[in-house]
Order: sequence, then structure tokens, then C-alpha cells
Amino acid sequence: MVLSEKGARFELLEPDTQTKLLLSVSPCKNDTVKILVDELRPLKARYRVPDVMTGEPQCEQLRVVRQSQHSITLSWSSGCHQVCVWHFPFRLEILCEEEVVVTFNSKGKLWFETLQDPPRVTPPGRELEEDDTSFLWKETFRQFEDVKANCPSSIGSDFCLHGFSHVFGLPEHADSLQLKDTRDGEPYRLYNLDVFAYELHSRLGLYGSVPLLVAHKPERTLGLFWLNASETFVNVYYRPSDHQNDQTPRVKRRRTQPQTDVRWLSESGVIDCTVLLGPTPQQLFSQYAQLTGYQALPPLFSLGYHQCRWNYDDEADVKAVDAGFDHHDIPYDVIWLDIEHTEGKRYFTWDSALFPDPAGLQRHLEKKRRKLVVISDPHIKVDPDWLLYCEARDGGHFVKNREGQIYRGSCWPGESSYLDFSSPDTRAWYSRCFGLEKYKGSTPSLFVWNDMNEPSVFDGPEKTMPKDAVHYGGLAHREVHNLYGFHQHMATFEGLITRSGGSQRPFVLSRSFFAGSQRFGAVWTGDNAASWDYLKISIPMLLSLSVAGIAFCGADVGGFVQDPEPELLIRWYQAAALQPFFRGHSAKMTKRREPWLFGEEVTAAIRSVIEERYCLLPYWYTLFHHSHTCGLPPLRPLWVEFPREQNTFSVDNQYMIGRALLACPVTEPKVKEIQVLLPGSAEVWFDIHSAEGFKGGRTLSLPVTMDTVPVFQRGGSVVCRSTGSGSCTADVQWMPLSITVALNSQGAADGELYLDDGHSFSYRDRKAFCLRRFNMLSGRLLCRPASEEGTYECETVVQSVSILGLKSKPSSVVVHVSGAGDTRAAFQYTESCSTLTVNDLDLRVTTDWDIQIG
Ligand code: NBV
Repeated sequence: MVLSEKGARFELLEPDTQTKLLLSVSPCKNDTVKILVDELRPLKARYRVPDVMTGEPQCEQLRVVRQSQHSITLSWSSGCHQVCVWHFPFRLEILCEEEVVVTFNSKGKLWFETLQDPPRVTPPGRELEEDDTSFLWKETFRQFEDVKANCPSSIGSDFCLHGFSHVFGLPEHADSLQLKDTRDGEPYRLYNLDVFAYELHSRLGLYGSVPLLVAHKPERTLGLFWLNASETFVNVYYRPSDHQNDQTPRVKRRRTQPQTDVRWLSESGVIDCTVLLGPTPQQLFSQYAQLTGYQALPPLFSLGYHQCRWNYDDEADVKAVDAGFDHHDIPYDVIWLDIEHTEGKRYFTWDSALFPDPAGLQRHLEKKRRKLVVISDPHIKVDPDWLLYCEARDGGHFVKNREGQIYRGSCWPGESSYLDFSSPDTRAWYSRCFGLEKYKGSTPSLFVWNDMNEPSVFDGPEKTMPKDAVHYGGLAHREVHNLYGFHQHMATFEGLITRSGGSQRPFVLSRSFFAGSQRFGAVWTGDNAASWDYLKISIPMLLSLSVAGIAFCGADVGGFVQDPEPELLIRWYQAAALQPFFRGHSAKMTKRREPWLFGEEVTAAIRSVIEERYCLLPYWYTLFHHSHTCGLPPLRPLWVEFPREQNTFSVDNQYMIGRALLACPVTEPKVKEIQVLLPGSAEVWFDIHSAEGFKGGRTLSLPVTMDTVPVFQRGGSVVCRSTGSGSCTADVQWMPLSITVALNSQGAADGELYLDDGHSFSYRDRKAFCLRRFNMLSGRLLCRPASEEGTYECETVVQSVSILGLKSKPSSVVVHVSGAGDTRAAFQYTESCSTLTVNDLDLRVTTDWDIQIG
């Protein structure tokens, strides 16, 4: 063993094959432990995933605390952790206060296929010679042949998670939030694929992959981050607690603790796994964000409602839909154009007959402070008469086939080549394509959508690129497959930043993603269908994404394919209005679906939830600020907020929006009543519509009508809303606020509000933001800075304050504004729901003030 400032290094020897491996263990300052296994002397460097980690955390100074002929135990200055490496059989334990939390190679499944020299090939017609392993170098799948330049080079290992019986994460799968035991079925597959109207409750790979598995038990949340971009399989074996199989009946039987075994297997690369030790869910999210980056702070408009369709036919159609929202008084922010807006599916162009004046169209929308999003896919039509194609070809920006020619596959434009986003030069070139001078017809209010970037290749194996296609630096596609969409998203994001001279925050939606994609914008769950089951599965799918750092996520409202019945459409709007990315979308073979096409009742129901979404934007924006700075996702499984309540661990039809709101969308037809779990026996919950309070620690039977969207505010929290919804987010931005203070059983509550200009990087570059804290204690509500750092001055005022759970009618309400003295305020008290309301306030949110309830 060698100790250095990079951690501890060990040589591992596999006795049967004499394979020599190098193990590096690096405990880091943020309570993470990185385990890296590579060949000791590989024929050539094995692939290590670039661009995902935002910085290597600083390694701790290690020291040996115990050593025997069997094991060596290391510890480091901060924290309570130790690492113990056992020599034979090899395993590595991570301990906390002498208790083993996780064991690497616990079941001895460490697997490492070493790179080899090219095989000896038996001449044709002769019987296969013994040392001929050439068959391993070639695989066939249907009509496809895959040639492995590096021979089979898979790697794998197992982990035992001690005391854990719930594991989550590993998006993207159309399955439950809690990962299932895979003993009786398929492992979870991480391989980005374009799967139209995907199967539900399936572990097959979908559009994106995040190899982060999160385990949770009452005392600890723990993560395993397996940094590998090749095809990966994960098996999960739960082992419930059991009585030890003790042969002597006189000895009192000891109960063993539960454990979960997790086995990873990847097609190539190295073993690069970081164990995130939490121990709280909040710490785990922060550790993960320190490794792979924080959620990009979305421009405010992108948290509004988006209207999409494949396709809005022409300029007149776009203008009519836009006017339809005004006519029906429905707020919205963005209208989207799909592939048909282009000249023959050549991205960066416009169909000149349908969109003769795209810049004029954008200005028309921009006058109403609305935006346009257009699609930009990664395949480029093979067209030697098209300048962009020629530039990409001549600049060496396309992926090659194994013979070294530019790879061609079929996609929307017909024969296409695929940009090689793994190359920094190609990314820089692609980013420049979004420049306003280069992208004709674009203006600063145009934003981008990356689709088909798994990548989707209609005539490729599994509808994707062959694994032996060749990328920048001679890399086989198999090594980088799951990174393809990530890199396109990255290049588009950077293109939009550069376009604005670095001043404006981009908005980019991507279908494919990998760990770290949160840094570039939003993702959605692809081609779902208009059925109740897809509505239902959208909740665990979005929760899994959130747990794995992809906080800005959503599902197509109404279902992309097929036509939703009005009831389903309403329920879908109700659910999605309470989810981060909120976009209605439909496929071209479906009927038109703008919110006013189903009669006044449906229009009114949809209008009302979109309005509520707009009113709640100050809260959503504050949650995104937290996600951007602490890594906490806005959408949270209940266990994140109630880590000790076992009955929340597998709930995935309900979720928390931040720490204050609990949502339980209705996802079944013709429902008259639903069951809502209100966690925490010491908690109080308030129905946000009726203000009625309920004690926690119970399941509530709630009667519902078509208008009911069950949302509860947790006692002890403060939520800021806008007093109106306007016609788009720009209207809402400066509107007066109303504050809802929900008291806990001690009569206390607190919450924050984040404000900035909503679109630029001034919050970062000039600290032009404002973070305020509302804190209620002993009958006094204080508005104070939550951070002394911000320099943002704005006129926004608090117009009304409601206090829920106030046991008796106060005799007075006195408002004290710093530097301006006291005034008595008029108030209403509603006894039936113990609510105090103070209206007609005019309190600037950036000044310090108190409200004393006497
Ligand atoms: O570009 C057309 C569609 C798009 O509307 C959808 O959102 C994507 O998920 N795209 C897939 C390709 C065609 C799907 C049949």
C-alpha cells in the first residue's frame, strides 16, 4: 500500500488469471470516498469519463490506525469514518463510528476484463484453434456486426449496503420510485435509447441515464455514484432482516440487520465509484452537486407554462394559438416549434413558405414578453449543397464508422450524419451555430430543444448508433454512448450563453441526459401516451430524476401520443402544474389540444391550475435558487423531508414541493375520494384551499371533485405567492405578494423568498439578488435578510399575510417597519379555520419589518 496526498493505493492480484489491478481509495473533505480500479499496466489508457465531474474534491490526509496480516484500517482527520481493506478475500469496508456502512466487493463480484493484443485468427476453413479468441472481438445482433477494437473490456463490482432496505435513483426507467428487487427479472439497464410510447414498469433503458443509486434508512442516506458512460446493468437484491441461522437453540437468536446488495456491470472503462456518505438526504444532495454540478438557475419564464405541438404549422398558426391564450385569459410563456418548421429537417433553417419571417414572429411574441423555442436535433442531413453540412464535414465534426468514413444513418431528414459532440472542437463549432448572425431568423428570445440525442438512428442497432462507430480521439462509441445527449445539451447551453455575450441565462430542454446534465437546463420524459397509467408513472419518474440531481424535469402534459379524454387532460394539467417543467405537448397524429378546445368547463379547470402555478412562481423560483446553491431538488420524495418515517419510504404517488407543500395529484378516473398520507405525528397540515388543519401521522380520506387538487402546507412553513397570475411570468415578476404562514404546534414558522431580475447572470456576477427570510415566533412575524450578500433592490411589496393555525382571535395587529415606526392594521379572523388575514399591507420585501399579533 502507498499513501499519498491522493489517498491510498493498493495492488490487487487475481490469482486465477494473474490479472493485476490498481485500487485507489480517496476519502474526500465532503464525506465522500472515491474508489477507483484500473488495470495496473493496461495496453493503452482505458477510457475515463470526462466533463461530468465539476471538480475533484480535495482528498483527506490518511493515516493507518490498525494493521494486521489480514487487513489495514485507515482514517482521516474530519468526520467519524474509516476505511478497512481486507487482503484475502479482498473487500473494502467503509465504517462510521466502528460500524460498517458499506462494503465494496462484499460478494467477491469484482470483475475486470483486461485489454488484450489483437487476437490470433484461425484461417478460414480450418477448425477453430485453441488460442483463437477472435470470436470475442466480434458480436452480431440481427443484421448488425459489432467489432470490438479493444476486445471485451467489461468491468463490474458489488456493494453491500448494511441496514438499508430501500434504494432509489438510476433514472431513467418507467418504473416505481423505490427500485425493485431484480432477482426475478431483468436488471436495471442504463443505455440511452429512443423508445416510442415506452413500456411501463420496465427496467429497460430509456432516453437518459444517471448512474447514481441512493439508499435510505432512518439514520442515514447514502449514495453510490458509478461514473461510467458505457452500457451498464444494475442488479438490486434486497435482504430483509432475518434471524441468524444459529444451530444451538440455547443461544439467544440475534436478529441480523437488513441489507441490500447492488451489483454494477459496465461494458467498458474503469471502475470509478464515489460513495456519498450523507448522512442526511440534504447532505447527500449537496455532496452529489459538489461532484457533478448544481442545477442551472432557470430563467423565470421557463418556469411558466409552455405550449408545444408537433407541429404548429406556420406563422399564422403560432399567432393564433398565442392569441388564444390571451382570448381565454390563460397565462403562458413559451410556444414551441417542432421539426416541421425547418427546410427539409435542416436544423438552423426555416421553411420559407411556412415561416417567411421568423424574426418578426419572435418580435411579435416578445412584445407580449413571450418566447419561442425551436427544436435542434443532432443529426445533420447529408446535403453537399447545404453550407452547414459542408462546414461540419470539412471541419471533421461528424462521427466516423469503423472503417474511418463519416458515419451515415437514417433519421428525419433521410440520410444523415451525426455531430461528434464528444469533441470539444465540434461542441465549440456547434455553439457558434447559435450566434445571432449565423442562425438566420433567430433573435435573443429564441431558445432551444434538443431531441433524438440518445442518439436516435432509425436504421441502427436498437435504433441507435453502432457501438463501434468512432469518435474524437479514436474512441469507440460504446465508451461514450450515454454521454452523447449530455454533450449536445452542453454545447447548446454554451451556444446560447455565448450568443448573449455571457449575459443571459439560457433555456435548453434535452431528451437525453447523463449525470451532470442539470448544469445545462431541463429534461423531459419523452414519448409518453395519453392514458391514466402514464400520468401515474410520471410522478415516480420525475422523483427519480430529482433524486439523481436532474431537478428541472417534466412530462408531456396530456400524453404525447393518443388523445386524452377531457377528464384525463384536466387531471394531467393539475399534476403537471405542480411539477418543475410544465409543458403541454402532442404528436402530429393526435387531435389538436389547446386548453380551450374542450368546452368552457375544461378551459376553466385548466385556466385555474395554470393561474395557480403562476401565483406560486415566487415559491418555485426560490426552490430553484436552493437547488442551484445547495443541490436540493424542488420535487422531493416524502422520505427526504421525513427521513425517519418508514411509512413514507416507498410512497410515490405523493411528493413534497420544497419543504412546505405536500402534493397528491389525482391520477385515476372518476375518483370521489382519495387517501393522502400526512406524515409526522407531531406535524400539522393545512389544506391550501380550505385552510383546514389536520394532524399529521395519519392517512386522510379526502373527498374530491374535478376541481380538487390536493395540496397541503406543512405547519412551520411560510410560502410566498404572487397576488395575481397575469398573462406571463414577466407580469407576475413585480406583482405584490401574499404570504401564507402555517404555524406548527409551537406557533412557529419560517421560509425564504429569493428574487433577482429573472433572466441574467447579474445575480452571480454582481450579487444582484435578494434573499429574505420570514420567521414567525411568539406571535411575531419578522421579515429579515437571509443573506447579507445580495445587492438587489426592487419595489416588490407584501400585500397580504395569512396566518393559518392561530388558535384564538388576536386583539390587535401592529406593523412595525424599520425606520418608520408602528401602525395598527385591520385584520379578519376566521374562527372555523383558525386563520388570521391582514390585507392592504404595502410592505417592501427588501426592508426589515415585523408584524406583532397581540
Ligand atoms: O420531433 C418530433 C418528436 C417530438 O415531438 C417528441 O417530443 C420527441 O420525443 N420526436 C420525439 C420525434 C418523433 C417521435 C415519434
